[in-house]
Amino acid sequence: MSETIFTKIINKEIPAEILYEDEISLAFKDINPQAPMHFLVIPKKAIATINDIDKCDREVVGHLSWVAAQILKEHGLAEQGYRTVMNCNEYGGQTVYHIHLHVLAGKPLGWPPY
Ligand code: U5P
Repeated sequence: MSETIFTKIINKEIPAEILYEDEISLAFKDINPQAPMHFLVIPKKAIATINDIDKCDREVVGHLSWVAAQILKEHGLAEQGYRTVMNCNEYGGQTVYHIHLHVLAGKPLGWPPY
């Protein structure tokens, strides 16, 4: 697949406010936050959309939620609650074609999200 801006963030070619990094994932603050705390957790492996997740990626994708919870706990935001969202394709509002878990926290969030 073609490279996205998130590959450049992974490779530190463009700056991001990184919250967590390990061998398979990276978490960084969203540049256009929609909540007091809004960050993205991405796999280092470039997977374009949820539709492109392979069976062998299941552990990596599950890991993203684990990373999200660790960061929220560290920041004291886990207990009050939060939302994780992964948008897919046009109707889902996806703009960057490298899967990313949005994590929104720090205020009560409305539902449904439109
Ligand atoms: N975004 C960043 N940094 C960038 C480019 C995009 O944080 O360099 C964020 C946007 O603000 C947006 C998200 O919230 O990536 C892409 O979300 P989605 O619309 O693809 O779900």
